Amino acid sequence: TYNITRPKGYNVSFHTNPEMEKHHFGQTHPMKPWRLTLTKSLVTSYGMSFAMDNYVARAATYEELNMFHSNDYLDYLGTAPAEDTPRDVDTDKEVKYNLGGSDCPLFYGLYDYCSMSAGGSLDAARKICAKQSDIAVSWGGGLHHAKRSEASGFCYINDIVLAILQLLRCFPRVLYIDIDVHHGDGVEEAFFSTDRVMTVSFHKYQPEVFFPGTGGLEDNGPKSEHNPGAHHAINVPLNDGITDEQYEWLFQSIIGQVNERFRPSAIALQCGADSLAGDRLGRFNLQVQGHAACVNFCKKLGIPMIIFGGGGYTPRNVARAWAFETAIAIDCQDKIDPVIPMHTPWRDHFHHETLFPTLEQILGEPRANKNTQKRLQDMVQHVTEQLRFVNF
Ligand code: TV1
Ligand code: CA
Ligand code: ZN
Repeated sequence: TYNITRPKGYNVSFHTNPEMEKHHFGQTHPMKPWRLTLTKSLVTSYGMSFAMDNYVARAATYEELNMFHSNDYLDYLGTAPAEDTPRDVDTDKEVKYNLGGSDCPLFYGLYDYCSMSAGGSLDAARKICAKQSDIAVSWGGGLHHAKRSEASGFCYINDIVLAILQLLRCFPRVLYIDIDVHHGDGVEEAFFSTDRVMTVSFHKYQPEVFFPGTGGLEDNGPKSEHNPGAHHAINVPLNDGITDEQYEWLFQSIIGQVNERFRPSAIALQCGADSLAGDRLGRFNLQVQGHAACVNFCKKLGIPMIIFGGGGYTPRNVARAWAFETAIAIDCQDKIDPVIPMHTPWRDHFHHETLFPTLEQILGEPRANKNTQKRLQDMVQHVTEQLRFVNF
């Protein structure tokens, strides 16, 4: 019934590895790699695979991970158990690297999981550099909190930083955009001292209450005027309950201006789906339509782009958003029937048979919106002033 064709002269590549999806962080841990299986199930049953180049993401090599991460850290990550066998635990190192706690457990096959996530994003970056893809999709990546020598917030290897480092080999300027409900601290920090990468994160901001607690409006990069990275970090701190309408307005005003001043030659867009209404960890009222409007806006800029996954803790909502965003990437969103195809594996798991459930269907009662229009306007104003320092 679906006849989704490939737009002429326009290429989208899709990078996944089914082996990644089999890993488990632990019984009650919010991060469920299985959400990638559910996403792929929708993408396939809508017939989207025929309109893309599909690649099985290879595992990134140690040398590739080492482009950002330290040897010490990678070596310890490599000691994560491959199966249920006894191993030597170095408590000092686990504290130092933030490994083995409840957020970043050392689960079986961790190293393989991380290297496949990074492999998909590196493949995506190489397809963009080679001009073989206009948009490259890596839903298994987007792990924005990982630091050079530290795991953080369910992230061990920063596949985004690795992919951007690849993009910088062929493009003068890369714009990083992050719509995960959490602050993209790891990526921001990695490119703090360069003017070749501008980072923009939209997130819930409530220090001491909501992870990671960084990313205030005034945090725009190193204050020193001798540092080229000054003014190249933009943060959009939000309160609970933001709606599609407000978010779309904010996103378009900010990214529109950033595009005009910074003139990026490639975009890296982290599409964390925990900013959707009904997310187990998120606090916003975004629907698939509002989340996806951000992807559509970036696509229309006509700049080569990688789209990454990220957070997203209610798997059925994650799959809806990422499948619809895949449709936007291949430009078939108008051909998509909102009714989820009958033959979709795990169809019952979606609870409502539509790709676009209403807020009432998702939440019962929408979350109170604590974002005033005045505050949002002030933030756009602040960004405009920051961008006066950025000029190409
Ligand atoms: C095990 C079992 C771990 C149940 C973690 C929620 C759990 C959380 C769990 C959880 C949870 C966080 C912190 C507090 C730091 C800690 C992929 C001082 C019900 C990109 C990462 C959020 C978000 C980390 C990652 C956060 C991403 N929230 N149940 N843990 N300590 N950690 O607050 O940006 O989406 O919650
Ligand atoms: Ca964010
Ligand atoms: Zn998140």
